[in-house]
Amino acid sequence: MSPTPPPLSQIQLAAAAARGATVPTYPRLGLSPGVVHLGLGAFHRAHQALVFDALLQSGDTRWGVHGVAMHNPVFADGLAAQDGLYALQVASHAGIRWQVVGSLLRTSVAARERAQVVDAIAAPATRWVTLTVTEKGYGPDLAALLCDGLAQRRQAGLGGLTIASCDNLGHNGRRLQALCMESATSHNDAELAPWIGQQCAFPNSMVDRIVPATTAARRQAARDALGVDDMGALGTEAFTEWVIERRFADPLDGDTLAGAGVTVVDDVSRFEEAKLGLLNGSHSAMAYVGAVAGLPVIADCVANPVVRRFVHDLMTHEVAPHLRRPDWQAYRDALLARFANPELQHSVHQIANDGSQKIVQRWVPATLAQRQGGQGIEHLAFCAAAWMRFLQGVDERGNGYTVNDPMAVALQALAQRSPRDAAATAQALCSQGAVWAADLPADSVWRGRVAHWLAAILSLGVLAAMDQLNLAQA
Ligand code: CS2
Repeated sequence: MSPTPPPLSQIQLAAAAARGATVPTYPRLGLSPGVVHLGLGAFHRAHQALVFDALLQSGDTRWGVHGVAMHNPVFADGLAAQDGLYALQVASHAGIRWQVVGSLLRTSVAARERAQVVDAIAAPATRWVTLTVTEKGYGPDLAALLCDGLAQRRQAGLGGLTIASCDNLGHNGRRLQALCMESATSHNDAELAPWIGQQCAFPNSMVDRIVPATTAARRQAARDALGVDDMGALGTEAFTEWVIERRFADPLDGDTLAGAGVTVVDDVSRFEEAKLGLLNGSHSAMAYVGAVAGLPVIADCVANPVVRRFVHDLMTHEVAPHLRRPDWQAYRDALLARFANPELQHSVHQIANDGSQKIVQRWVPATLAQRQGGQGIEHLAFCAAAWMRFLQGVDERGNGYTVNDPMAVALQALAQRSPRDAAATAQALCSQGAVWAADLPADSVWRGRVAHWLAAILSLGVLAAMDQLNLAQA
């Protein structure tokens, strides 16, 4: 076994560059962060952080990032020990290239050092807060953290911030604004709510790039390619898209971001609904089907002709008819190619996490719209049934797995009560208003089709049942 190479750090950048990586060449030492990012996961580090890195590289020193992990210290501490640097492997038809990202200047862990995060939000140089705290992160703790930072800012006589949610939620900016305003009205700083209303901007935004979590294999690939050990090494695709609403505390930021490749628009909704329905909706469908069938990564799912056909038809016939993104056909075809990227190794179980929080964004709008128009819902009902089968916690090869979901205990109890009884299981799980929102649980047609497909999955297996659906729809 070859010895472990030195850890990635500022002094290793020249060596990484000599091996062909793109590296930051701007002076990083002494920069004050202008962005506080909450949620230091893989996605931010391969998406918004790259935009900020490009701006810093262009000489605009305002975009360094103070990255905040909400709970888990592993990446916050590990990346801090690497001077905030990490390597990104970008894989496409054109080949593989490596880039070391330099925009992360500092890290904190909110659960461990909350005051540090409040101070960072209130720091004079801070201009933006960005967030990727996942769907389940939008609760009172988040609002209180933001409000404490904003109150400290206001009391210091500083200006407001642009606070940009980058999570896969419809109207994410407006939601975050409502959450903060609710918290601000009961804050002990009585001036806070009107100040936020006047001084802070909460743009809606749609973010898109497929970024699987760091794996040991990716870390090894970074060692081999760059001659450094990087605990935060990531792999991603070439595609990246950030569409943001023109609503900024500093109105000039729109042009600045546009200059770095961000799409700045007056209304994000047609982009966000297309992305949630087509990309994330298909992702979740493949995640549950793949987990149940024992297909470990998304590329395996889409390489299976039955799954590929299903996902294509789900998008074409049940999701796209309700979209306002005019180029949805090209977007769909590009998605099928992106899902097939063999380098990504995107685990179905990673995407399967937190289904109770994701489904309402991903499948419910299309299901309701199809039902309202009296159109077919076979694919969407199949998705729901596959999720119910997934909740049993064991795949069709007999391998058990953990269901990671804030509602896992309650949902798995329902799924496992009479695991062979599709009608009873579908009835119990279709009634969960917390998952499906208000209107669907009352729809007996939908419930009936979910029960039908769950019965087919249980008797035939998930891929054979899907094949039956594909043939019946042909
Ligand atoms: C995925 C997303 O994990 C998931 O739920 O569907 O993270 C997806 O990869 C991104 O939204 C792509 O932009």
